[in-house]
Amino acid sequence: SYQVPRPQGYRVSWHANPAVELHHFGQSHPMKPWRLTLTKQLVMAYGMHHAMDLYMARAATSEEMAEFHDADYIEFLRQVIPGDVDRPEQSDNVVRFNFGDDCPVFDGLYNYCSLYAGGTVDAARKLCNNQSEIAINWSGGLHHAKKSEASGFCYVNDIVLGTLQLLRHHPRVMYIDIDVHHGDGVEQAFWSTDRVLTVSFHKYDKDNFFPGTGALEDTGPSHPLNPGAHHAINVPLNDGIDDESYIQLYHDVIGACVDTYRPGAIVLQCGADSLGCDRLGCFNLNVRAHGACVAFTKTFGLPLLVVGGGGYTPRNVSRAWAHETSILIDADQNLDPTIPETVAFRNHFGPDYSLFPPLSELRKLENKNPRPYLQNLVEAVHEQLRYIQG
Ligand code: TV1
Ligand code: CA
Ligand code: ZN
Repeated sequence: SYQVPRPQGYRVSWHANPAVELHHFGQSHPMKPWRLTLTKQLVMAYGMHHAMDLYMARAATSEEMAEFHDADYIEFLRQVIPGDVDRPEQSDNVVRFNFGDDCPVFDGLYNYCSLYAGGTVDAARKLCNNQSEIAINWSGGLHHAKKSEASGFCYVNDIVLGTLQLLRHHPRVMYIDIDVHHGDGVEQAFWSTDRVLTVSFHKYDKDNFFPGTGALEDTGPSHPLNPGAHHAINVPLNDGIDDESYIQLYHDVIGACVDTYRPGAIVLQCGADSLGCDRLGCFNLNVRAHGACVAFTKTFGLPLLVVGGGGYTPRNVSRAWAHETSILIDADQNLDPTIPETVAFRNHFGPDYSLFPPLSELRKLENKNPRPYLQNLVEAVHEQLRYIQG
């Protein structure tokens, strides 16, 4: 039978389980796992699945999740059902583990969590076994989950679990987070080690934007005996950052971090809520600029674990992640910018049917990140890097 020729380049593996897509957080909840269906439809309509090794993600075991999380918390996650929210004997735990509006108890919650976590753990293991150079799990990237607490739509921190796998093989791992929210759960998990350098770009407004952490000065507990001191890099931004400023900033910050820290592998969280027109976000990035960050990260030629994250305007999330998949398989030059006639749910991409709609024009936000503000951020990162050894 005819074999689609594989382009030369990196071996890319895709880790997914379609069961993840079927879960619902509830009526008006902004997190829609259905965006993963839309992403997959785009990837397949463009034929990109022929250029990757496809793996059906298995569920992470409770033991695997307990490598980071408290066993008690995972056990609660395993057995809680929607009705428990109103049962007095369970309501203490519902409060203790921070379930509520952001993190509801929905049908199949444990299944959902163990599947997205399994995808990221599998992806990390493929990289460690040299069976893949770039491993993708768009259903992962749930960066707010804590050791024994759900937070911000995240229950199990798949990024921490994947990074722990990478640390078995690599002395140093760098974590990069381009979600519009601060990657607080990952930062906190590696607070006290110098073996992970975390870098998050995010909207920062202590009182008015979730989670309210990630100020420039927050670089890890600075106790002299803490090896993790200075190993959290935060890039706090204001509304409306545009393509040019963001790409420049990303190059300056990430280029300097990789040069200094010399990681053995990179974990990249590609939260698509940093795009313009996102339902929860406030940046002004277009699909190409978001993708340019992924492309730049790939140029280091290091084992790369790519995960999703936020993204609340599903048509744009799927555009970005499909485009980024094409970058990772070196096929972005070949993509027709008009979305193929054959794609399922094509109506969602109208009226333009473009992979690159002008998001920055559709909802114009003033860029409240003047050049001197950004220059100061880069300068501060350079200063912080003086404390860091590769
Ligand atoms: C149910 C129904 C929940 C409608 C939550 C927006 C909703 C939000 C909802 C929402 C919403 C947040 C807070 C307030 C904490 C709360 C995946 C007590 C229209 C990675 C998580 C954002 C982002 C949480 C996750 C945030 C990620 N914003 N409608 N909730 N305080 N929570 O502000 O980083 O993208 O908004
Ligand atoms: Ca971020
Ligand atoms: Zn987010």
